[in-house]
Amino acid sequence: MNGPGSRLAASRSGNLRLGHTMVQVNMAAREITVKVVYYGPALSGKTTNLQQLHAWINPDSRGKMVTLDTTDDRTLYFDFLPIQFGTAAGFAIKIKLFTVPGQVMHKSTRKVVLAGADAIAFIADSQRSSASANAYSWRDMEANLKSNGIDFDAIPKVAQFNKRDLDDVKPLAEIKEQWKNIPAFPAVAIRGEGVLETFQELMRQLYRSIDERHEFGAKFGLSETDFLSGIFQILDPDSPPPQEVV
Ligand SMILES: Nc1nc2c(ncn2[C@@H]2O[C@H](COP(=O)(O)OP(=O)(O)O)[C@@H](O)[C@H]2O)c(=O)[nH]1
Ligand SMILES: [Mg+2]
Repeated sequence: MNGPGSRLAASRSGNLRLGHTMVQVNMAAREITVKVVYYGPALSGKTTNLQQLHAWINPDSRGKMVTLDTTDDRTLYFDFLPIQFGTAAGFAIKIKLFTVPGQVMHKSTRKVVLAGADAIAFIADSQRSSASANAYSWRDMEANLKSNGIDFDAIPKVAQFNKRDLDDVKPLAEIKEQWKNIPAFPAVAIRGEGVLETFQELMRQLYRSIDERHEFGAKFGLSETDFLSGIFQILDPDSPPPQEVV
């Protein structure tokens, strides 16, 4: 499978590393492991997104959500939520979800968390007063991706404009204009609105990106439908209907 010019390289553990990304494929165990990072400014709702996903996913398809924080500053560290599902083609897909600490001073932690990321959900705060914090965080993400050797343009990304329930939020038309090249979803993460839509679109983009670069479908017999329906199956059927993309 490791043809001429391929960036696939076998590691000692028998896993395959695909270029700079960490997508790990263990053929013997038929396991694919990906790392997804929720990035964004402090208090935009990254932890809330993971908490909602945690609540939606069947308990036997997820591990414990680990939130490393302190009582007085819940955004100091990062969160971790591992989820897992099987596909019709017989693969186990393991997704490791992380959040970064948003505060400006935790740049080095953000860089470490971003290392080896395969996909990013950028969680912005929709309030006008947060525009500069969103912009700072986006540039910071770009710099941290570059310093980790990750191609900013190529990595699958979606944006979520959270806190739509608050006053003085940016109108969706304005967001649409500013974020033309990136799928953007409105959200009220505390009520769970927009959380699944953001995640599912990111998973779609992730599949397409791996497939484009590494013929994922052909090599592993894993179609996009397989991949996405695997994710749907681990969700609680009472989850709300999808919202429209902005
Ligand atoms: N009004 C409102 N508050 C939210 C929303 N999402 C999260 N929050 C609140 O914003 C604060 C920060 O959220 P958190 O998820 O900890 O942000 P993080 O720093 O990005 O991890 C918490 O008090 C959340 O309850 C939302 O959609 N609307
Ligand atoms: Mg947090």
